Amino acid sequence: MIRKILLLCLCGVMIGGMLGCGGGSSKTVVPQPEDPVADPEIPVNPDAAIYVAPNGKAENPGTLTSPTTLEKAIATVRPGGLIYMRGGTYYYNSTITIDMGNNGTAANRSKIYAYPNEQPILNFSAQKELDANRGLQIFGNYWHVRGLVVEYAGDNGIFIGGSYNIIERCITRYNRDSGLQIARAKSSFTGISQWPSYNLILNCDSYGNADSDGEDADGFACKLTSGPGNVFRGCIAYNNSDDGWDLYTKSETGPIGPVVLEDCVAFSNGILPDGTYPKNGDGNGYKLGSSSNGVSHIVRRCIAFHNRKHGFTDNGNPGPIIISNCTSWHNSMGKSPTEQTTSDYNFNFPKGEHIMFNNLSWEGGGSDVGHVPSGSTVHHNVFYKKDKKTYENDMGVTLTVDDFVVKPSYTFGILPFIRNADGSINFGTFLQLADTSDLKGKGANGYDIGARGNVGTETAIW
Ligand SMILES: [Ca+2]
Ligand SMILES: [Ca+2]
Ligand SMILES: [Ca+2]
Ligand SMILES: [Ca+2]
Repeated sequence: MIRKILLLCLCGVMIGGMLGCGGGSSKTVVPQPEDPVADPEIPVNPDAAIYVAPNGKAENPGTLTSPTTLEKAIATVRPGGLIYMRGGTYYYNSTITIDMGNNGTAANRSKIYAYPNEQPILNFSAQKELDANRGLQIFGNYWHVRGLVVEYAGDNGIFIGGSYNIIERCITRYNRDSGLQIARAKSSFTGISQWPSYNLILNCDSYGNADSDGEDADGFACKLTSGPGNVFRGCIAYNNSDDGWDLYTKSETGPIGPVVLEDCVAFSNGILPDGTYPKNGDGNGYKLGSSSNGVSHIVRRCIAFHNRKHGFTDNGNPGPIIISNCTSWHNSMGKSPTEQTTSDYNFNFPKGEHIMFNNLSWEGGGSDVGHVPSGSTVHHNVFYKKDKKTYENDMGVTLTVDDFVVKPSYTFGILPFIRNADGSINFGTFLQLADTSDLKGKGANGYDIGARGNVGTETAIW
């Protein structure tokens, strides 16, 4: 595998010296992900599939008319084979595991797909809340899991310890730890080369996950012991007891691999679906590390709103985090699902030397913090300034409600966007800039400010 490596000058030379920051020439190697793409929609031969149904039996052959169990299908599928899960609710009281060594191939992943137009629901409510009680646990490599709902597990709904897997259009909800987590398969795996890498989480939803005191359950967690190249694309995290995304690290285990988050949404995290506040929930939309290790995560075209604490926060990660074209609106919901406080921020990046551009903050709680040490690259952002009640920027634009097609609004519990049939997010006019807005085309290299209206990648201007 060839990984693209980008040499990046923190002084902004590569973006045309827009800051004119002068001085140092510190260079940072920022590993770029391979930009994994989903498997093409290859026609499957339904006769070659193994069929699984809620009433399936282990002794059955796994045909359409005589379906087997998921455990049996996973144990017997050939590399690259297809397991079709019929719709309905499957009740499990113990973890379903794809073992280490049970792999697909790079050219042909082993597949667990929802049967067309049906929704398999894997329900683990019989489990007690306990760290060992995960729902679906994937330790194999090169699997593609599509269209499943995993709910009420005693710990993570889906746990990924393997590499090169794709999880697509799955829903993890009401689990009693993070909905979907990527971390090492075994505690004896102490080196990053043994940690799960190059997994793609595509168009998945994770909501209502909560542990009993609220401290741990994030929507998506890629933390502590995950390798390079893990990507979340088009995913939505909401109403989880702790954070929407959590990329936390510890000094004992060292840095994780850089994670890419793109075209994702995090809202109402730290607030449960019924509007109550869990005791110890943090409530960040995107928690991008910790002070223990510098990791260069990439966050682009993501949206955060109505989270209990910060929309986006480095959480002390010295970085450089590369965050571009993100929109953060009306976070800091520390008092109630409808009442904003001034103590938290849409963007909270107080110390690290990050690369921040084209980001948009609307209706902040406290003043946004984009630390600008000598040598940092912070430009073309519209940040909120609380004491002046204004939006500060270096482009000469003025942000008012008229810059949006419609006034941004959210009624607690009602999603302001939908998913298209292909799983991508259809935002409609949500947080979209009006054609008349002076923020249009005012970002670096002529991009719009914020998450909406930009397609493709801004790699060229890093
Ligand atoms: Ca737990
Ligand atoms: Ca926490
Ligand atoms: Ca967390
Ligand atoms: Ca304006």
